[in-house]
Amino acid sequence: MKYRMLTCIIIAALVILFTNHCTKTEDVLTVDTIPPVVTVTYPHNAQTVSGTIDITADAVDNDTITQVVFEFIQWTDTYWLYLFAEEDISEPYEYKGFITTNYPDSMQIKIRVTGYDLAGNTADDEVIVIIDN
Ligand SMILES: [Ca+2]
Repeated sequence: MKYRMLTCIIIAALVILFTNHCTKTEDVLTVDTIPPVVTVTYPHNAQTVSGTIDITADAVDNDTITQVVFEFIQWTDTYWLYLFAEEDISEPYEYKGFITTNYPDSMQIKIRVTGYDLAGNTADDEVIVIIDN
């Protein structure tokens, strides 16, 4: 009888705990729908670049930036050719050591930077640079 009472008390306590946990819907239903704000800070759009450069970007969010992806896309005179991408997960957001001498003079390279927040919202900024070594 004693154990039965104790079991009932434990079950009642668990039910109360579970109910309280499940009714805290305001935590569960708060979804971040605000995308980050991303800005390529270097190089600038239409800038002529040479040698080896570091690409830098700002990414801010109302919550948390989880990653910033740097994509490099080359103009081939007829279409954009995807080259490669690299991610950075902490500030300062940058891609170090882009070697412009790997590309011919006058070639246009698009650099797209995309920021992701904790909820999966994204935003991007891009610049097109011209190779001149
Ligand atoms: Ca956000």
